[in-house]
Amino acid sequence: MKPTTTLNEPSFNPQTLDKYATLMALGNGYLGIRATHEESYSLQTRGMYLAGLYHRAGKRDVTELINLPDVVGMHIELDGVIFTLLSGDMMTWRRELAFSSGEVVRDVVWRAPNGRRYHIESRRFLSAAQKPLFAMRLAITPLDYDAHISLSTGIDATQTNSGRQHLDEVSLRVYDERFLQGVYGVQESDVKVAIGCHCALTNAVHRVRAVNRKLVQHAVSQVALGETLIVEKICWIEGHPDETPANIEQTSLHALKAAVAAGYDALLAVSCKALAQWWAQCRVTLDCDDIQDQRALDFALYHLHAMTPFHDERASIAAKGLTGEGYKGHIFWDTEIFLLPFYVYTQPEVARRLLRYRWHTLPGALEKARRCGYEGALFPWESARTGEEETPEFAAINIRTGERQRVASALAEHHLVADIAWAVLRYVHITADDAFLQGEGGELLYQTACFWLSRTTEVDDHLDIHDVIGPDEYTEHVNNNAFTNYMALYNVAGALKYCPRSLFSADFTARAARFIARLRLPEPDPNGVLPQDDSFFSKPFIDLRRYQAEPGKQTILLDYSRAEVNEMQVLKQADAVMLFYLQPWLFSEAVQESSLKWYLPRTIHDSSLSKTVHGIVAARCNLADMAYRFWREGCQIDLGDDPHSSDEGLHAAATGAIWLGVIEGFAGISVTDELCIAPRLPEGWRTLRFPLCYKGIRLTIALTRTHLEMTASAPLTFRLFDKAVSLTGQGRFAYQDFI
Ligand code: IFM
Repeated sequence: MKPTTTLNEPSFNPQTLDKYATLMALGNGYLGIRATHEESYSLQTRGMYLAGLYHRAGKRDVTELINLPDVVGMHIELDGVIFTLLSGDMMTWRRELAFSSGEVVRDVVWRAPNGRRYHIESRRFLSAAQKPLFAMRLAITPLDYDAHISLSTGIDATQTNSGRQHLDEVSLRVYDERFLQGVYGVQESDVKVAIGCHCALTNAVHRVRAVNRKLVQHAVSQVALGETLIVEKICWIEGHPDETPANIEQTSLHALKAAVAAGYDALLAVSCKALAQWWAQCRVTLDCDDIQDQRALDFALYHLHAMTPFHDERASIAAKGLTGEGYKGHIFWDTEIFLLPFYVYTQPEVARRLLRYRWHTLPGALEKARRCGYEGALFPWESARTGEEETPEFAAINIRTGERQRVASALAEHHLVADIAWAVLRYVHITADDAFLQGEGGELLYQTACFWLSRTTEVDDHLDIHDVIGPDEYTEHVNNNAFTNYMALYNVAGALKYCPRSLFSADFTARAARFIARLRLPEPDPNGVLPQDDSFFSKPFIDLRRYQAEPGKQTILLDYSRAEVNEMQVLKQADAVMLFYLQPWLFSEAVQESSLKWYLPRTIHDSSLSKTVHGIVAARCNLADMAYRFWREGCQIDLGDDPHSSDEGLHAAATGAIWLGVIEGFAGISVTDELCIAPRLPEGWRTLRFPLCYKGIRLTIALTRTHLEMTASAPLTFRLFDKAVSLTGQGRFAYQDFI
């Protein structure tokens, strides 16, 4: 079930270099490599990241995912002319990422300014089987005359995170004249990264030198007209964020030598085989009118594989995956809410590891709560390896006044605590993994619940939650945010119901019961609209249409200060809609629909997390056109035309949301006490097929506009629309019999 779709870069465009470097980035969960070109362009940002490898460069900085020395760059001269697509003519162009193989191919015929033409094809992949392995292959064919070709490449440690250097050179070596190795130490630590590479060229003369943090191999070759120079560069990039093995230099050199002996084609075949297993476990296939829908799904799943650190449960998925420096490689609620459900339903063991990441960081969360005067666990709004708060204290600087704007999220965006608890409960409900609940899951639930018990303010016999920021970050420091309060309630009630009693402090049960009975819970108004918080309804409405025309760009902040935005009915994303998505059982469909519609003119969708969630809620309210429109717009967050949408990295959560929109929106999958299916395929979708895992049972589901076909690895009872169905093996059901 491998994908046949590809992602194509329509043309060479200096303005979209960084966008496509992100969209076509390679990744295997261990490493991520931006798809920059071999030759240099001042407008392209190179990047290679190792999951979980962070460092703080200066006292005023925060920890960031280290941008490693570059191995992609190649300086190529063809008959004395530097190869660059900014000069000469490009006579043909093709650049594509094949989702099935994870290989990026560029194929150009270039006419140099001196009129000589060359066919240059380059390929590269990061191995899905051997995680530290990266391979490149270039084929250069002179088309008019014999050619003199020179090429320089190696390991370039002048690479930084936007100017901040995190690594010291520890050793630079060349073995057997061809195997280059640079060992780099993370500053102020014993952690080392070993980067080895070998570059083979047919019939070439080589020289190697080390200068100014670059270890470079220089080769020259004479190539006859019509013959092809083949360049194979194989790299082994190895690092261990916690402890470097004593003999990493030797073991990684040995691994590099073995890879070089195997060669590009054989290494790619092994990688493809491993990647095929991924696609078999999770690919969603569509028979529909518009191939873009299938492409968006394949794109999303390709990147989910690329960004997930399957090998290391002390790392998690960063907001930009492993594709760029945006948000400094930090981990947000995005992982639990937008990415984890994909794994819960397809590869629950990976979901468990992602939750264990939070469990490993519990000491940091307990400490943050204590420091802030609370009990339990207050997880950092932005997290890295240790669980300490990593949110930068200040954001943008006002260069006229020199003043910096404080980032309030770390101080008040506390819903994250309940989001983690929600993810634990979701995992447990869908997998029935009781052992997790008895151990790490129970501990997470309990400590998060304890936080909420201490986060309340007593007002008129009620418990309020004051001074928070909900997911809608345009509204800061409000009281009784509906999203936060209902999520906190779910958290505490979940702990009371599911946690092992042995964890409870003496008074936990009584305090939790009081919290549940007294917590102030915003109620829908007479028009069925759920207030976002205590003050939202009293703020003035403004016409947002011009800002809505450019979602994601935060153009409203060009006209109003943040403080002004805070005092108006202006939403980045609607908290009520987000709440309906996560806890649809709380409110009637009528309340969800009227609230959704009421908030729409007040919502700009400046958050990449917004649209697909609106689409899912719209689908559940049977607003089919709106649902599909939102889903399509959600797919465009990275894939759309905006040339700079993804310069700093992919919107990782938006890829998870593409999958969620299909599975929870259009297929109508939900799990409360049992698995429920309520399909509502968009017009133009004839068949939707996908695998699903529910309580250890492997399902394959095929939906048409009228029927469900399902196979199950064990007997199963589920609900189709309003009625219960028992399935053993395989079955086909007409919707009309179940509505
Ligand atoms: O977690 C999100 C947040 O909700 C909105 N700003 C971007 C963050 C990272 O994606």
